[in-house]
Amino acid sequence: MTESDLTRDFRVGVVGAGMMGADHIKRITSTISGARVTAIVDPDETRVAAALENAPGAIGYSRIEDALEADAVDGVLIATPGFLHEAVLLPSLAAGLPILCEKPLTPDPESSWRILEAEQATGRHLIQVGFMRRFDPEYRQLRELVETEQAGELLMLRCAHRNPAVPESYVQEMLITDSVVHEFDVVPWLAGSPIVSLEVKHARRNRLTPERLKEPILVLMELENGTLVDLEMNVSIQFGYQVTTEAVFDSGIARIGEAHGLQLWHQGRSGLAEHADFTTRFAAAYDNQVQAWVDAARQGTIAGPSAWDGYKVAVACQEGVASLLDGRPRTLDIPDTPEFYR
Ligand code: ISE
Repeated sequence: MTESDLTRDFRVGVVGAGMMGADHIKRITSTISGARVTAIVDPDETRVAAALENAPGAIGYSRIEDALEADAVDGVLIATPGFLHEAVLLPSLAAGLPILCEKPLTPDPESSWRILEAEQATGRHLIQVGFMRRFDPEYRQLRELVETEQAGELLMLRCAHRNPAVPESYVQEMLITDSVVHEFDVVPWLAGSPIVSLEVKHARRNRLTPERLKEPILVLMELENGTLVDLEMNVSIQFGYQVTTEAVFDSGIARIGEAHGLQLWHQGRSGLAEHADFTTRFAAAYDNQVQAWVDAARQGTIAGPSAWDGYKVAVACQEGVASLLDGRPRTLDIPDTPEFYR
């Protein structure tokens, strides 16, 4: 962007007007400073019409190419399902635009590698991947504790990722590709060490889980520095949405993600409200993430997980799905970091 561009709003094109896209449109219109939504891209006209209500002055398009040709945007926020990301990423990169791409970067390592090549060909870091947990205030505090070693070195992470229920479109592999995908990014970031191996185990099946699913599962990960991680992944827990982490250090433990706020004593019980879904649990994280992306994009850079981080997660998901299916441990084979991403 030029000097004069910095005095006007950054024009965002949101691609995908489903649950996450609609949430981001409202966020950009009402919470984010220095940006506004100028284009909404979705083949579903009804969804576009509904989303336009929250984006004054924006124009609806059915294809990303049309928004690009109309020169309607300075940056692209991709919130379509993961299997459609590549088709939006490639033309957006070719147009030289900054991109915030919801997770996953793409569904498999091969397509993610193609994206790395296309980004490198532009000579600029244009892609930030939407692993929003890195922007959650409590995750940030925990990372600082790991870095400062205030309670000693990190030895173990005990994680739980619980959803009350999942939509009908959610199938078995999505336990890994749609849900555990977040831990595959945030765990190495927290611990400052990459995942070297993983294993998926099935617990006794929850009788409340839909017929097509077999869960909860336990995912075990070993990091390069020896930190051990266990993760309970559970998508039929009913009571609410909860993502917690307990970190075990040499001389202490730390916990994040537990319910807090107003505590109510009433009718013989006391308690705290739990979140119903991720949009409220991670609202601050999403706000911080989108603001950081807008601010960085205006300066021609990114402020969060890169396409290379997205690629590494795609490899972890591939091995995670393999282990989910046959129960065997897997090692992760990640190539050396390309010069461009160092
Ligand atoms: C959903 O797609 C998300 O990204 C949420 O953060 C995650 O908790 C949930 O399990 C996924 O289905």
